[in-house]
Amino acid sequence: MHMMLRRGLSGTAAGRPPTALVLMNLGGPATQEDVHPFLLRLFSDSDLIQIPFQSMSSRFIARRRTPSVQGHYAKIGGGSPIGMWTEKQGRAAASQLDTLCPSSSPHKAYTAFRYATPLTADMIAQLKADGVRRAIAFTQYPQYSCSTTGSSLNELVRQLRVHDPEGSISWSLIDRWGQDRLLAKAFAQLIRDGLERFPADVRDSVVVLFSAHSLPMSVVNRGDTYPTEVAQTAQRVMEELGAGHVHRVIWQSAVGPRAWLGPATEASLKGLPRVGVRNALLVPIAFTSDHIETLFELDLDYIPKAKEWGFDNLRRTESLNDHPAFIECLASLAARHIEGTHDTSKDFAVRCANCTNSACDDTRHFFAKA
Ligand code: GF9
Ligand code: FES
Repeated sequence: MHMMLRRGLSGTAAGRPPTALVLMNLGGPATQEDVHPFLLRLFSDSDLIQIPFQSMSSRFIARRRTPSVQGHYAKIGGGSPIGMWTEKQGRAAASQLDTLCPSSSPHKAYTAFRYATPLTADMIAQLKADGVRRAIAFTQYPQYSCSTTGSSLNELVRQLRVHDPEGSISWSLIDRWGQDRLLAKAFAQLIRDGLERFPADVRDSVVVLFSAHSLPMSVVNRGDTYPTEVAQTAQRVMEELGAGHVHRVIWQSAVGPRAWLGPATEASLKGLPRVGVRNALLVPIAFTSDHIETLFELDLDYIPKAKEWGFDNLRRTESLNDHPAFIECLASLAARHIEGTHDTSKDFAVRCANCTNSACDDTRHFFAKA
């Protein structure tokens, strides 16, 4: 990748194709009509879920779940804001990157969602239309999981085989950044702002509750690093905060009858007041933007029940969204990646000990020779 970059220097800034910063995420339905196709893609994702007769079962499950999911989105303003936030974050980060890394400028941000538009294939079409030769796949999940970033990357490699078979674009990868210092600083700022909104006399006793999306235990037991990585982010943030609050990591949004990683956020919120915790601040630690799991589950389902569960004060921090400290984090991560010597993290090369998915192997090979 670095050879490619240096060669790029020969072009003039004006005529040179952009270096692509491809922000990858799960995505969300922007409108009510987008809910069904979104769910259908989710349940059809065999890197995420393996169900018998998947193409038929996924249709059945998606259709069955659409009305209730549409209802949830109706309550948060009709659709997911993730497309809007991703575009804002990308534009702002790319513009800072032009200053940080003039040799690879101009930088242009693109969005690739796993289950919503713009899909991976849409993104590749845009890259080709812009004549992009060098692209950075930048996962927007700070902590790596094979069910999130892994699925997005497997899809990227599959789609590139179809839509860029000649390999005209040189790819490198930012696959995890949960231990980044600027990320911890950005979260610490949100937490300080959140703590300000508690009565001064209880502020020091506020317990910081890092709430992350849960994982099926089958994924945890396969060897997924996400639970550890989430705990590491929480640790970094607490060090950055340096104020001596108690913290816990809790797991939200489990669905269905199978076993999921706990303790669950809801069970924790019901239980903590009974062991004397009266003031707590929820921090969504695994998503960088507002999304259904914070806006609906935390804000509209759990927080309104706080008094009934025994809290004096239960609040949540803002999401990172377009916070200047977060934009600085994104731009700095991309700049260090461009100036560095690694095409992926070292961790990326080591698959889950119990992985049986050949797509995961294909994806590692793709990035190893990029
Ligand atoms: C996840 C973040 C972290 C059943 C279909 C609903 C399965 C799943 C996840 C993990 C999302 C965001 C993790 C399944 C099967 N998973 N969700 N894994 N999701 N739902 O394997 Cl930041
Ligand atoms: Fe983790 Fe394949 S499931 S590497």
